[in-house]
Amino acid sequence: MVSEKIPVMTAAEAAAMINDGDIIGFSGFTPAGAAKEIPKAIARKARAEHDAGRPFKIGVVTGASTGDSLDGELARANAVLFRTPYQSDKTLRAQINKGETHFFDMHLSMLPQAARYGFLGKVRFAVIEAAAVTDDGEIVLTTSVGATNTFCHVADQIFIELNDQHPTELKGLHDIYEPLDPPHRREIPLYKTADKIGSPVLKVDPSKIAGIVKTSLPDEVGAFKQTDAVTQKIGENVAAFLAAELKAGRIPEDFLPIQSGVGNIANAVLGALGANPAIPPFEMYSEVIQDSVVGLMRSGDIKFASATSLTLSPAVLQEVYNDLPFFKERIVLRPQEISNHPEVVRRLGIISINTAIEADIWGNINSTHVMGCNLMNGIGGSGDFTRNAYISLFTCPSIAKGGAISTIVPMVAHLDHSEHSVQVIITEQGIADLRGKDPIQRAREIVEKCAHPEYRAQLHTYFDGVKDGHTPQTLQTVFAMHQAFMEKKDMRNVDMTIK
Ligand code: 0RQ
Repeated sequence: MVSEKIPVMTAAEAAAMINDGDIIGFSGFTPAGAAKEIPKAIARKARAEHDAGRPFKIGVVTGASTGDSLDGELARANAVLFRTPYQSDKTLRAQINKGETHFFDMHLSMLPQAARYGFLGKVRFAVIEAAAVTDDGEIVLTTSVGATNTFCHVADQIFIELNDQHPTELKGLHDIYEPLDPPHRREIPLYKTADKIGSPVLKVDPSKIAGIVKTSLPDEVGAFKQTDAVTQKIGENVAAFLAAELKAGRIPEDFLPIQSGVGNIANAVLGALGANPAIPPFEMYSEVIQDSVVGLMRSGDIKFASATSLTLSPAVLQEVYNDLPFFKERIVLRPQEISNHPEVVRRLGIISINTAIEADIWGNINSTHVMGCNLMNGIGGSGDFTRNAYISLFTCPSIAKGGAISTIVPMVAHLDHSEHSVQVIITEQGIADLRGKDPIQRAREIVEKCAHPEYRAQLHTYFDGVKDGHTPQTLQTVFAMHQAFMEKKDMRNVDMTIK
């Protein structure tokens, strides 16, 4: 399905139309469905412009992280003026942490409305990947929706990378729905995980499509690390906690939909949920569908998954494409504005499971900044889900960097999720249930159940020694463990007594 009226061009011809300072909305949520050919051509143009002594940088707005052809190529060409809302590229991260590239972190559900409200500046171009496009502007997207629908609506012009790696039979996998803006906004009519409320195709004004670039480049999704003893134990603890909640009647008998973040821990958690016989077959209402979900659908452990991206390694994506009718009955891809929408998360009663860099003894979570300063990736969708979940869980190993860092600290060095939104913290050591507990009760629970044994005594000293206050912080020692790491690369054996 290729349009006959829209000009087919090379990526270089498309890049030639893009100018220094332009803001571009690129498709992609994780490397899934990310534009590839045109960003690479923009990077080549940037290098040529820089060589000629002219400035050339663009504003890069996407759904979430992308692949190497987008964030990697543009960062290496020094072509990124600003970036939002989430990234995971090594070069870009280094530029952001050196202050060379502006990065502002946003809740992923809010990115599309921020683009519509004009909060991000004028989006000149949308550069998107598609499996098919018709003359009247009906587009079948590929492995993600992300914010692509919104970028197409707000941009002046659209470039389409038509990718023949994706079958046109993907039509029907997507459900494109975009809410109206205030004061005309209504409720989102989605009452069950599998409800379809929009259109299977993205409809755009065909006169805005500036050109089609044909490509066969595959998604650049990397393989997962094998589950190790620590991630396995974290996964088992999550499954044990949810099985106990079910048994206690605090989760309905037929269970509730699960949201799970991305990465190795998230992959291990899903595997453990599938392996626990006390957890019934469940649904997902999440943002990302990772490899483990496909196996769990085959085994019947996952009944249905709603998300905004199919972030699958090449072999697993092929497996899905080989049996597309089976998976189209069990998967829907929505705009991130809907997959992550607080209203829907609260209504459906989502159990959220996300990963922390560090947690403090009061229940605050840092998901984004190492030692309070250096950005790792971004908040992603973790806040959309955590703040609105039926039960919100955070997982992390109890130690990092071979034990030199305790992930349980007196006070997080950067705050992403506050104690008011976080209900359960789980490490390989155990499960801290914070519900109904005051700050001191939470501190005891977190230190005794989740901290590594090597760090428990010094953490106890920190809060046991303080007599006054509802949340008895001691400002002289609150960051003593972080300070020790910065001075001698080790948080162990820090004197936490009050002087
Ligand atoms: O470093 O790569 O040098 O080994 O952080 O940690 O344990 O491999 O875990 O890959 O799941 O990443 C929070 C970053 C965890 C991720 C974070 C070091 C550790 C290692 C990675 P190395 P692991 P993961 C879905 C929802 C925020 C957004 C979110 C993330 C590296 O899960 O970005 O959840 N989450 N979004 O050694 C110093 C500490 C550390 C530490 C870990 N306390 N201090 N370094 N590390 N803890 C995503 C989307 O919305 C798309």
